[in-house]
Amino acid sequence: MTSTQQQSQTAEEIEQYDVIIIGAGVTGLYALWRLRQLGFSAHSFEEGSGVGGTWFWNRYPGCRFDSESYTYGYSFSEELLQEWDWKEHYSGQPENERYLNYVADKFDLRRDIRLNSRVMSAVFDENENCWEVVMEDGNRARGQFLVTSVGILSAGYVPEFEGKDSFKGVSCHTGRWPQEGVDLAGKRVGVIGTGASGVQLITEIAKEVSHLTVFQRTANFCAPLRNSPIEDETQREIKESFPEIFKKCLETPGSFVHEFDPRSAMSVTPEERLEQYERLWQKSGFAKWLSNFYDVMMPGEANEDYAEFFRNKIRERVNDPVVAEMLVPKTHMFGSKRLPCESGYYEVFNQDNVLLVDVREAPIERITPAGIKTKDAEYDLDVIVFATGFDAVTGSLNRVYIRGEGGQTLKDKFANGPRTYMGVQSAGFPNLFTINQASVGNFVRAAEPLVDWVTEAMAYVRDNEYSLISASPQAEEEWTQHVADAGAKILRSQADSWFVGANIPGKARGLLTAPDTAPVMRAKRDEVAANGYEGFLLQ
Ligand code: NA7
Repeated sequence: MTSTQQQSQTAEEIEQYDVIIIGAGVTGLYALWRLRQLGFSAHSFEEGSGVGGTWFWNRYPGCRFDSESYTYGYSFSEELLQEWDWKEHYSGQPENERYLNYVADKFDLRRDIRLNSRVMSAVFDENENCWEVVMEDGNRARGQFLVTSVGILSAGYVPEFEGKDSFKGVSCHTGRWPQEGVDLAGKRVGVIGTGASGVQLITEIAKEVSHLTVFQRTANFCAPLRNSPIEDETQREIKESFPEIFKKCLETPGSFVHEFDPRSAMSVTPEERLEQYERLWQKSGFAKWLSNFYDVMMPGEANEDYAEFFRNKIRERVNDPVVAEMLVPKTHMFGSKRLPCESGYYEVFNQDNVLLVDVREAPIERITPAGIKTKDAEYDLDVIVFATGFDAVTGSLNRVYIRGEGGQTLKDKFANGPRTYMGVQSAGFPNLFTINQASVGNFVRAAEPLVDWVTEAMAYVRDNEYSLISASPQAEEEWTQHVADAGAKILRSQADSWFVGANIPGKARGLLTAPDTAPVMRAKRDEVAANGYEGFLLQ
């Protein structure tokens, strides 16, 4: 920002809103709509040149939902539900981006969205009791409330490989895929990373590249997605059953449509167990993960039994036994990392033009002008794709300089991990709702009730003639302790993944998302609201 730009807006010219929203992704769009319904003036500032957040930026080949499309869309408008036709059971990025644009147009949201406006800083003005944000172009805006709907997986992470900038070919991160695309046809492509993004991308681009080298550090448990078009008759049935679909989603731990089997895997015979595993294997999407015996999602015998079933499935699909063993996960428990869904991923490694490199065995030493050098070999490449994940949850907040009361920055406060009350507020940052921290699971199902709660909290402040709502230090302390205690016990805290910040060197380890199931989180929030926003200071 230049000083000329800063001076170009006089105090009177600085735009004033009740609520400033950072981001126009899935959560930001809905927050804008809700705030309007509640009679607030709200404005969203979005870094991208289009709306959609995750579905705007992640336009890499193969990117698609792993949740059933019709469980992922918004539920707030019956009209929208009835007029939008999801074309596939697990919809791809182009369609998902179209959907969010359709929503923005249908609800006339664009007039309150400024695109190409990256928010650089947000500072709380203690005299005026409001937040002032400054955009990259120097423009400023003020709002009584600030909502950071910046996404949980939007700050891309590229490891600090030596020589990273020396590469003479094309390189990009999956989460910042260029809008004009990347020409991969006939190219020698290297992909680093085999998480959910890498698995989708690798499967898709293996169809067109001349040679593909996959640099894998940790093998993952991946399951067949079994995507298919939605036929007309099914479309009708889905539209008729939205109330039941959403009711089911609200009842399950991760807001997915799948329900765990209440039986223990070990309570049935090995034959019955295998029959259930095989039956689920034939199903589409996350059924294999979330409809199984409940104890496959707990450390122990059932988890290991199911993990071995998965490992054998991988071995059956890969021709070369040595490559197959490299692809078989052995270092983490099934379900402790997010389960990537795939559409022919393992068969890619049967192609003659695909090479799997184990970079745990022989780590990447540096990026060279010609490609990638590991401890054992050099790989000449035209394109390097970093499918290396995200600095989750706090990373996207830290990209904005956020300063609260007494000059404290959120980044400093979160240096040893997030300190919040229920993931929505941090003491000393009044009227700031960090709603990227409190949801997990089927994202929109968790985000809608969360946005409802946050916007209603703002309405409560307004309607009761308060001007500030702020998490009390004590409530924050207790919640942070709860996240540490409860979080440490759950399966997704057991592996080294983004869920606990373990994918980023130097990041404090600790659960970054809600420690409780979605129904429990909602019940706790509702109770807090019913008790006059217990745990919050109102002034
Ligand atoms: P993930 O799941 O964090 O995966 C990142 C991948 O990148 C993973 O395989 C990592 O290996 C690998 N990685 C990261 N750093 C390195 C280095 N230094 N060397 C080699 N390999 C590395 O990110 P995704 O984008 O795939 O998925 C994120 C979420 O998006 C996902 O959970 C879905 O909810 C959608 P590692 O496993 O750490 O050994």
